Amino acid sequence: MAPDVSSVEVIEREPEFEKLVAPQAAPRKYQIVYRNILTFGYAHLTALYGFYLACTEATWSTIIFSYILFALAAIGITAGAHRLWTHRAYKAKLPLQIILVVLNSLAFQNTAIDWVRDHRLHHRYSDTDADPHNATRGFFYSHVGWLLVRKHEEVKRRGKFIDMSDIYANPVLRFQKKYAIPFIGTICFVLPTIIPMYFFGESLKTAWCIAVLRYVLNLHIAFLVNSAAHLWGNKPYDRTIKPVQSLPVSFVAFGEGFHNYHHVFPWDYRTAELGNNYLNLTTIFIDFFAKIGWAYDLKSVTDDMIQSRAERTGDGTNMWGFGDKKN
Ligand code: ST9
Ligand code: ZN
Ligand code: ZN
Repeated sequence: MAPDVSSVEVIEREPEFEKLVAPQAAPRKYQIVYRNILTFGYAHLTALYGFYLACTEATWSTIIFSYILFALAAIGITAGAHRLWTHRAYKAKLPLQIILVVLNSLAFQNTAIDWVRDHRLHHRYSDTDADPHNATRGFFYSHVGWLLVRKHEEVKRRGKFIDMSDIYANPVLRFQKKYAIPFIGTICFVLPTIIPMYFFGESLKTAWCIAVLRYVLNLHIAFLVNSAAHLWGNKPYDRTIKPVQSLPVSFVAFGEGFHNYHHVFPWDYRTAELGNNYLNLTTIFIDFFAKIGWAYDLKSVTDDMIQSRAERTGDGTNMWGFGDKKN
């Protein structure tokens, strides 16, 4: 049963000594969670079969419908859980928050409340033992391995000091947490299976396997931001941190692969510089809602600030990865 979040107390501020950097990847014993290995295993086998069915017998209507769901779910993570709720990079009126919580549920990456807690911790203690998906432990751990084992004690200990008061006070997010199983289950799995059956004449088997395929693809795209975008790429803004700019990840993750920028300026609603919208469908989405007044107080960073930071701590490359690298 989802915990009651109505009575969460405001936790006292993190003591100064807690701000010391956590160890990066101290030796640890992994406590494997077999239930997750089974569910992830089942989801991946079903997705593979779904891919086969998509190539052989699914209708084009189902495939186009699934791609639209894929894009909407991605927006539910990028514009909702990530830029709005975790980073408060802009504000959203109630109707937009409701749209976003529905799209976020379509992505089912835990409840948005838990997502925000993990992601705020990820930014505060990036690539240390207090980061839930510490990339210092390598590609597999940061990609998916962290979801197959119990969390590191440092994550739970330091996570208690993350300020979540805005999130626990948000009625839209409390609703999603309170009704997590029926609400997320219906939006992420039941409707995406029933709609192709009812409207496109799909069999239950094909509709289900393709719904799972869409879900698994969404997951891996998000996982790549935690793994590839912390491991392989250039660092135009801060060469001392692990997060990188990754064009391939930006391409598939709706603009979220400009990750060196994002870790340096996490409050920028564009998560990338120059006001450009290339590969950044999320920014286009937020700009559209800003035009009709449902998104407001969009935060960004001035070009001067970006340039001076790049000159001071960057690796000499530009946001696209061109230029001579400094050490
Ligand atoms: C999924 C995760 O949904 C996906 C995350 C992706 C993130 C991507 C980020 C990318 C950034 C940019 C955006 C890109 C977007 C791209 C778009 C394209 C789509 N602080 O967790 P539990 C404490 S996977 C403080 O069970 P265990 C707390 O007391 C799919 N405290 O820990 C908690 O109790 P409560 C679906 C914390 O037992 C208690 O510990 N999901 C924190 O170690 C127990 O928490 C799954 O399959 C914290 N941060 O288990 C579920 N964390 O919550 C996967 C925990 O009551 N997860 N505590 O307060 C699990 O099964 C478990 O979490 C576990 C760890 C096995 C991994
Ligand atoms: Zn990151
Ligand atoms: Zn972030």
